[in-house]
Amino acid sequence: MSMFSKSEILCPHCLRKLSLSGMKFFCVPDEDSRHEVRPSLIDKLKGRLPVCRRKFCRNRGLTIREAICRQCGESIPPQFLFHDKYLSFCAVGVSGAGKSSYMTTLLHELKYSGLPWVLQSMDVETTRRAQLNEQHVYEERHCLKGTAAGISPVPQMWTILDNSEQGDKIPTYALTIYDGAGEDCEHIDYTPLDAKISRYLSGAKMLLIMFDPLLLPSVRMEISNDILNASMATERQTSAPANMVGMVNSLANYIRRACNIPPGKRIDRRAAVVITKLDALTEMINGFASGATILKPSPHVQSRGFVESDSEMVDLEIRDWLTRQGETAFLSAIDANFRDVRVFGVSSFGRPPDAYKRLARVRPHRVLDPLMWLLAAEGIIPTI
Ligand SMILES: Nc1nc2c(ncn2[C@@H]2O[C@H](COP(=O)(O)OP(=O)(O)OP(=O)(O)O)[C@@H](O)[C@H]2O)c(=O)[nH]1
Ligand SMILES: [Mg+2]
Ligand SMILES: [Zn+2]
Ligand SMILES: [Zn+2]
Repeated sequence: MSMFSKSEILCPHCLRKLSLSGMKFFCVPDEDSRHEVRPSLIDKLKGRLPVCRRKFCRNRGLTIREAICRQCGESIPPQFLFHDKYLSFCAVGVSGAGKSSYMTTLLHELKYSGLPWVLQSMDVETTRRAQLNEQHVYEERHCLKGTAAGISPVPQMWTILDNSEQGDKIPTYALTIYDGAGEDCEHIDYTPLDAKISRYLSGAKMLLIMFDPLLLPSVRMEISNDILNASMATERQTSAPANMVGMVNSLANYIRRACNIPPGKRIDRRAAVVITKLDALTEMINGFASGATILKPSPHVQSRGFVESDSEMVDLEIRDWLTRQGETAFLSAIDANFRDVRVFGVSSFGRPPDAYKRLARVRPHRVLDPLMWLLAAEGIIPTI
């Protein structure tokens, strides 16, 4: 018997609620005789996928898994219907903040970190995009190009098979990642690209607010031009330090509007504030102390759980560092808008690119930490 997932399902494309009646199922014995199959009343009651009953169809008697969302018309991968938990996160941050580089190393680490998980992509587009980014960073050893703006981000859809539990049933988690163009985030308040981005933001379980420390005037004064140029994306980024406070506020307003949350109330959404490009800060005199927790390797993966004390320490160290840089307004804006905030620090590459944007051997630092925080909150890994 095929059981539809028990957790609440949202369409990964339009993030509207999905039920059996909200999908159209197709039996495709071959392209010419593609036909719709409707779930019976019993299927609906039992949360079962429909079975083809058409006479002479080659698939007669088979469970039909090919589906599209009735509301947006996009196809829903079959694996998507059978997950035990749904994890989704959305990366936001100005252009060049390091979002796509981060996602690339995050996925790589997830695959090869030694965690008892198997990562599988759900659709061709996700595979294609991941392969392209992976090839760029890990084989050609080159920085990524900026994500194209002005088109709505396509969700990357993954399945995680959890091999850590004994027994017949392997828990599966659906993981969708939205990594849009920073340029679209920067103008989020004025030119709503389309209703889709706003739904991505309001529908995600966790927001990753990516903060590029190299935009801070105090940092730019202290680190060398070589490192600065190698670690910034575009001319535009180098010439225009973006206003993160403004972005946090407009992001918050956007979510409030989409979710109907009044201004005086904190947004009930997990927000991971991720400081990127940590490697570029090591030469700062006014940086992190040499024994700082943030500079140590992450303990979460090895402990197979989320080490709360480590994460709290890192949160504290970065807040303290930001305060010393005079960035209290950014911290206040985050704390005033989101109820559940945690600050993280990562380096996707482990060291700055060279003057030609070439990378040395990629050695990510603490990139899995924000995801481990979400996994712990969802009860998938223990908090220790
Ligand atoms: N030093 C250092 N530089 C980094 C790191 N990650 C990214 N960068 C630099 O930041 C630039 C932009 O990174 P992306 O990942 O493309 O940024 P993005 O946020 O996806 O940008 P958009 O797609 O334009 O929104 C890269 O070309 C690198 O120069 C890092 O871990 N360390
Ligand atoms: Mg990008
Ligand atoms: Zn949809
Ligand atoms: Zn059929």
